[in-house]
Amino acid sequence: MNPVQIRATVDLYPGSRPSPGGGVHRPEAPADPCDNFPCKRGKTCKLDADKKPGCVCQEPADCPHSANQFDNVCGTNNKTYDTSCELFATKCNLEGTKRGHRLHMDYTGPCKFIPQCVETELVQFPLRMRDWLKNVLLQLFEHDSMSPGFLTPKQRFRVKKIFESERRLHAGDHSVELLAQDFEKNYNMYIYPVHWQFAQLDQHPSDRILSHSELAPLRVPLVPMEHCTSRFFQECDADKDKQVSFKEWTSCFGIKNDDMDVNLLF
Ligand SMILES: [Ca+2]
Repeated sequence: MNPVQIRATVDLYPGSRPSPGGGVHRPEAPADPCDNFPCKRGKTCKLDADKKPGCVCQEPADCPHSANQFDNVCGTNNKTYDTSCELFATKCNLEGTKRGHRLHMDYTGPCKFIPQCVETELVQFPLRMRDWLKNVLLQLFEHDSMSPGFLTPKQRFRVKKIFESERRLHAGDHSVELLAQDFEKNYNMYIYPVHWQFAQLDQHPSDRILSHSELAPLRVPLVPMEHCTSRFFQECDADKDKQVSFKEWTSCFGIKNDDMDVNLLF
């Protein structure tokens, strides 16, 4: 897994409504109250009888067509949608139904065959993921050393300790045995990266609970590459409330209860 792939998925939910008039300001035309009126994905702004703007479900057929396969998304119903706009418009039109409630974006790209994740693979998943999180941070640290701005000073201080450790396992394709051994030996090095990823995701709102949509920026690009992703996050949700709490997250990644520290969520 390459951190660049993750960082390249920032704009998963581009605004569904094209800006009218291409941004050209014509003084004689009265301003459209729908201009810059924000609607959540799947909805679009429409004027009501009193000419007041409001959000209504977008018609899936009105979504702009995909430019190429990269715009396709696979829904949790294993159906390929032309664009994320089409998926969220469909979901909106199903609001209040079980089908609509269950429909989420599973991953980007057309639906493909994802092999079942077996128990032995599921155990290996957090090993690779922890190692990968640590490497993402180390890479950000190196970028930050050349042109500051990739990490905050607080983050930099934390990652510096990992970076300077001579015992650290260098990035590479390591065997599961080696990763497991390293986690045991250098456990402390993995505490911050696990906290960091949680804090990155927990922002809408920042309530120490990850909703399905908060997890999406991590899950969505990962599912097609790591076939245990969906099962891992399902099982992370130990109390099955469809959300991953801070405690569930840290224990999924093998962080001991005593090392859970809300002061590390930055
Ligand atoms: Ca949250």
